[in-house]
Amino acid sequence: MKRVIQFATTLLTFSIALGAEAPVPSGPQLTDPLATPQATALYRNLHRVAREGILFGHQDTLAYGVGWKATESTFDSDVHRVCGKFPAVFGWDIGHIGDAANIDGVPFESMKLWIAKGYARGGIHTISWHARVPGSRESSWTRKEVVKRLLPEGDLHDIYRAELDRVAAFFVDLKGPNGEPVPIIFRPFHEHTGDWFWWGAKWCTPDEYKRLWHFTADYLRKTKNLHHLLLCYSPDRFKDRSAYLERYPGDDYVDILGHDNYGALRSIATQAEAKRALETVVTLAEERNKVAALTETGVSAAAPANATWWTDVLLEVLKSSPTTKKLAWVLVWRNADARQNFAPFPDSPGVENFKTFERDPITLFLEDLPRMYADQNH
Ligand code: BMA
Repeated sequence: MKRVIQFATTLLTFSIALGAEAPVPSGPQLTDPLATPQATALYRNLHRVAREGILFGHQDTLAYGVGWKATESTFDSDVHRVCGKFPAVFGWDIGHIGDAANIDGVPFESMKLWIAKGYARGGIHTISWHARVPGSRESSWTRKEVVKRLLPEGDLHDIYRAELDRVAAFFVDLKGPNGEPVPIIFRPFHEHTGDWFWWGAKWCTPDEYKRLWHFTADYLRKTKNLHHLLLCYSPDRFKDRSAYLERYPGDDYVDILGHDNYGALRSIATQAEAKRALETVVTLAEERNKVAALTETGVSAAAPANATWWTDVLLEVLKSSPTTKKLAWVLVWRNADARQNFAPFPDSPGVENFKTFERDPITLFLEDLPRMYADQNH
């Protein structure tokens, strides 16, 4: 059984022994000056936990798995079915917000309940947004110039604001046992270094991308008064530091420096590229006193060829240097069905290997987490 991390209180003890006043916590600061106490605590704790371990995350894990669908009263996951623990990070998506169910058929009302339950058990939630072209039914994968039309001078601006009103209404409903807002790591406009989404690099200028990000963050925080959001930026594969930063919205608008990378983690052959990319992300985050994460990755869990991927590729890359070890979490994508699945499920080829991955001291699951929403300085 893996030990649950306890935060060191050495600094506090030391200062008290010297007769000094308790130190003012000088941890990393969220970009939202009005962030809720739980969001603030989560950010500081992520920063600290990242020094000791890497959290495991899975998209839609509580909603369904290969061959089953959850009900509102269940708390289940393919990950739990195979290793007896839940992911520490729960990924969700609000694509199709405004409809009854999201882009992948998850009812928004159920999602709210599962988010509340995951939080009550100490888990962490991250939400991506496979947004349709605002005002239409065209999917995220629409290759055309939309971003500039959403900006304040654009013809779709009012429609975009109305869309953000729906997003805000959903976020407002995410409440903990005492009515407190559940902190959410919001990860909009991801993989924008590619050209497959309408917010991708080919369809807007860096300035337009950054302005969309700024408008979105300011609208949710200042106009809608939401202060439980941690903002996560997550480019897809990139060449170097300057490519990663080309569309970076700025240190005042990003809390977590993320990275989505499937290609370089497909096999051990591209380990060097994966390592280099993750080292760049961690280094950029450290320079800014921010948190770094591998926000999406994975290979087909049903494929026998990937049976030892968890230790031989993923763990190998995550542990490839003292820098990569400082990632806060890694999230694998959803277990949609027998064809699309990224986490192991009962009887899939990688089950034994995943158990070894889980037992490694560096990986942290829900049951291994310290209290992420309590300020450990007090
Ligand atoms: C993609 C696939 C799709 C899904 C989308 C949003 O990568 O998993 O099946 O609809 O993400 O979750």
